[in-house]
Parts: sequence; C-alpha cells; structure tokens
Amino acid sequence: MTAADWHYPINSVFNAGATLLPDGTTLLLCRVEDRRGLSHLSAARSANGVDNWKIDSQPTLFPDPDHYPEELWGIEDPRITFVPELKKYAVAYTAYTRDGPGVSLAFTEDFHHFERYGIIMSPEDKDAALLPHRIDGNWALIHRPVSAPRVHMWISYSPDLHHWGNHRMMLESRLGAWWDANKIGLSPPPIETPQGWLVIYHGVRQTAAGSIYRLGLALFDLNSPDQCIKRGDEWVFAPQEQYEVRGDVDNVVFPCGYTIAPNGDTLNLYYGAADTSIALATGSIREMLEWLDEHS
Ligand code: BMA
Repeated sequence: MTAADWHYPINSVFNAGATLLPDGTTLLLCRVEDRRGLSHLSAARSANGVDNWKIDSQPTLFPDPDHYPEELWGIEDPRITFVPELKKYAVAYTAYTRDGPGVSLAFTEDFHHFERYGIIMSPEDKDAALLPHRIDGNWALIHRPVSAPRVHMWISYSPDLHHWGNHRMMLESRLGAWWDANKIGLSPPPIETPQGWLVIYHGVRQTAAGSIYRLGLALFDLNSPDQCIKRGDEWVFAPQEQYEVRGDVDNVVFPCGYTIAPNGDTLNLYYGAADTSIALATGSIREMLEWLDEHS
C-alpha cells in the first residue's frame, strides 16, 4: 500500500501493526503520516492479506485531545497482540509528546471502538508490544527506553496493565562496527514457539550517509522472557529493493506486525519500506529457528 491508496491526501503510509480477525480477514493498523508530518492510525482489511485492501475512509485511531499533550504530535508504529484472557486486542503505540515519544496502550474488540489507557511508559520510550498472556501472574511489556548514547530492549511487568515495574534489560545493543550497535528495538510482537519467544528486532547502523535499519533474530525463554537463549550475529533482512532503499527515509525496513498462515509456519511480515509504503515478505518460522541454531 502507498499514499495513493488512501481516501484523502496524506504524505505516506508505513509501519503497520497486523492481526488475523476471527473470520480469517487480515487487519493492518497502518501508520498514516498526514501532510503536516503528524501520524494517525487507519485500519485496512483484506481477505487474503495481499491485495484488495479495504481502507477505513476516516482515521481509525487518531491523536485525542483528551490525551493531549501526550499525543500532541501524533501516534505511530502500533503493535497488536490478541489477549485471550481479555478477549481483546491490545494496541501498544508510540505517542509523540513535545518531549519525545512515549508508549501508549489501547484495547479494542473490533478496531472501531478503542479503550485508551493513555501513556504507560513516559518519554523517551517506544517500540513496545504486550505479551499475549501473563507470565507468573503479571502482564509483560517489551519496550525500548532511550538512555543515550546506547539504547536497548527492556521488559517490564504489571499486575493490572497500568502500573509497571520489575524492569529488566532484555537485549543489549552491541558496540562499534556491528550492524546492531548502539540502537536496537523490538520490531513486531514476539512469536511464541515451543522453543521460546522468537523476536525479530531492528538494529540501526549509523553511517556517514545516514542510518540503515536491518532485522535480526533472537530467542527468549518462554517462562522468563528477559532471558536470551540465542541471538544471531548476522542480520536476516535488510533494505535491498528500490522501494526499501529510496523513500522519505532511505534504507529502512521496519515491521510492526505479522500474521501466521494456517500451516502454523509461514510468517507474513508486514513492514514499512523507507517510511513511504507498506510491503509484505514471507518466511518460515521453522527455518528462522534452525538458522538461529546455526548462527547464534
Ligand atoms: C524509527 C521510528 C520508525 C521509523 C524509523 C526510520 O526511529 O521512528 O517509525 O520508521 O525511525 O525513520
């Protein structure tokens, strides 16, 4: 999808959260950047997850004056998790405050009506997703606080989804010349597998020509998700196609969501390409786990 698919003038569409609805429809919650530069979220639905997208004619979730000043400069980069205990979808998204990005949480049953919890992680913080069920009685949220000059992935726990604590560092950015030096963050929500939580994360390499956003893999313990079991040394996905290397922000692949095919193995990864369009790539979860066995 690109801006040309929208019902009203926008600048770009990228970084979409994704989920499968009960009837098998793929729902994307797309980050839509308007022509002021501020973002809102819009739902797009497709029977096959590939084409014939039906895009909401109006913004689906937009910066809400009841949540000013936290959402004053827009809302971005949603990650969707279906929570069976609540029978609701959790949407963790970036609220762009005057003092930088924070993490907000909302719940919905239908992607028409939303219950907003407001900011749950104060600025600067982003790249968050809720785990689908409690761990030892507590909810768990992966997020990425900014602690310059290096930023890492953290996980925090909550008894009630409002009060968060027991903060643990989950994955540290590497140093020096590495592709994932200094700045990393969760990309889509973790994938629960019998071997552990499979995490696709982004690493940001700073170069003289700008940043390069690439994706790597790591595996975390199912019962203690702050414990990293394996981490790949090499990236597995990087800007390569023209629409990934050229756009509003060159050299960015940035997935915020996926769906899993009925075979339980094929991952449909929806990602923002160069902050300009939404693209789809597919892969095998089994192959990713095997790759981690060989490359961590
Ligand atoms: C990150 C996020 C993403 C964006 C990326 C590249 O920090 O803000 O929304 O896609 O930068 O611009």
